[in-house]
Amino acid sequence: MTRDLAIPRHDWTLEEVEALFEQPFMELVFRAAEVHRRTFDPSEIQLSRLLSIKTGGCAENCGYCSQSASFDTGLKAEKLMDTQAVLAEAMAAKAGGADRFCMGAAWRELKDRDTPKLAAMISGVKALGLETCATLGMLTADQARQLKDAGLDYYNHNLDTGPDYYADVVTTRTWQDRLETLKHVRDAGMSTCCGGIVGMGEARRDRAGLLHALATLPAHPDSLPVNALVPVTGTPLGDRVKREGEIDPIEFVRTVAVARLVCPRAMVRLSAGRETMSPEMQALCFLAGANSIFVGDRLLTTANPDADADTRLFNQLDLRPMTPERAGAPLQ
Ligand code: SAM
Ligand code: DTB
Ligand code: SF4
Repeated sequence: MTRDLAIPRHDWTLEEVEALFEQPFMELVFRAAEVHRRTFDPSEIQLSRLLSIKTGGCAENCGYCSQSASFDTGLKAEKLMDTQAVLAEAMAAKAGGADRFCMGAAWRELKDRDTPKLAAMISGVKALGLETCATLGMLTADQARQLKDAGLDYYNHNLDTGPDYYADVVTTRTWQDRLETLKHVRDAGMSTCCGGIVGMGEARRDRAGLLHALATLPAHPDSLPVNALVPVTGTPLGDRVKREGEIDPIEFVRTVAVARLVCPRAMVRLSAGRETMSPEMQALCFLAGANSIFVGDRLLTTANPDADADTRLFNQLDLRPMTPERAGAPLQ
């Protein structure tokens, strides 16, 4: 039986997801582009802006991360920013065209003592007319409810890679820990932003494992960030990639296309790694179904294309920012 790929499914098998990866590249991109057009206007790209509200000194040992206290990356740890400074950045983000503002903290988990301050930041950003997103590490069910009550729309919590490769990436938490926080976020009524990183030395089976896990969650992620590893000197995975070479860019595009096919209604975000991607590579990713990016010249601790570069890219590719009403509300 031929299935309509634009209708979301939750019963994908790992073998089916692997088979999508195995398709001839042109077929795969064509099918992903077809599905993309049925759910979204392919000329529209959603724009999010990131701010690191608490940088460095993190207790987790994620092998890709500049902010882990376990590795010497030369990054200076900073304390949680003041609410007014965060709101000033949010205003600048809005003026720069972003419709979603994502606050990131280098924490293993949110501490109850910080929750009121986070709630004040979230309600302040929301009052500016921006969609709110935060990524603060693990949350309890109660904390998730408090953040939701403060006005948090999205919570970002990535699965990062497939279950079989997870322990090669981080050992201070488990895959199950991640699933639990995602459950608390869903139960509190927030939208989920959940994806992973490509190019950490994982096998194609692990990339399929990640996308299979996302596509079989009780609810598909509303936003699905596909990050290309930004190799940071001093991190085990960054150093390894520098020694052994980066992943084939075409394999990255394949991953974007499979993400679009298995989660047809998600906003697929071309996330970290755009700084070193050519316009042609980004065009292929948008063709394959990516429809969201981070704007602004910084991600959390690493560089992102500046406003001029992205204006040029949008002009070259005849793309336009998605209106806030459309972001999160697919066409059908
Ligand atoms: N500490 C929280 C957590 O891990 O959930 C939030 C911040 S953490 C930096 C957010 C995400 O950024 C990670 O889950 C990972 O997917 C991504 N990330 C971090 N460092 C990266 C890198 N060097 N290259 C690509 N993505 C990266
Ligand atoms: C996500 O998936 N990517 C963003 C956001 N969620 C928080 C973070 C990318 C971080 C890249 C490395 C850095 O700038 O430190
Ligand atoms: Fe900490 Fe998040 Fe970095 Fe992991 S990815 S070390 S949890 S900041």
